[in-house]
Amino acid sequence: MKLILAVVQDQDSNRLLNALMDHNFRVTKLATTGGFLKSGNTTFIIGTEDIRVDKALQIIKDNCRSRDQLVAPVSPMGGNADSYIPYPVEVEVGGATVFVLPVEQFFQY
Ligand code: 2BA
Ligand code: 2BA
Repeated sequence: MKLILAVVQDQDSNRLLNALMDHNFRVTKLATTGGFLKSGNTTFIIGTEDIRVDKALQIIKDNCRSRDQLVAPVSPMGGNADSYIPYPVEVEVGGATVFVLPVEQFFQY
């Protein structure tokens, strides 16, 4: 068994959830916050058999897309001078950041 952790953009999360459910994956969806942009994203926890991992990854790829997002200028008031960004910067936020972990034990009580 593997545990898939997938951080995706909020805009893609409902479509991805529906697609995973359509394929009978068991899923838990968490509202999360990206450390860099400090804005909301969504993390999916998917526990599945090894042979279904590739299918889950394909569904994630098919339903998530990358987008450019502007990072607002950061005021020097709020932090130290190192984190000061005087102008908006565009970053490309990926469609999905995915970790696949081995599951040592799985219980349902
Ligand atoms: P839910 O996905 O909302 O599922 C609630 C209950 O509905 C499940 O209870 C199960 O009895 C049933 N169920 C879910 N998916 C089903 C399906 N495809 N076909 C038939 N019945 C289904 P639990 O199995 O005790 O799970 C409780 C919650 O634990 C789940 O809420 C989900 O958030 C999480 N979960 C369970 N297994 C998971 C897994 N393999 N990966 C990630 N999250 C899991
Ligand atoms: P955020 O941390 O809000 O990052 C959003 C985007 O900002 C990133 O997109 C990346 O393009 C850029 N970025 C992040 N940190 C940066 C830095 N130190 N310098 C310059 N640019 C930076 P993605 O890489 O596609 O990541 C999207 C979200 O996935 C992240 O949101 C974070 O929540 C999660 N993530 C990405 N890599 C991760 C990791 N190794 N561990 C845990 N979460 C991760």
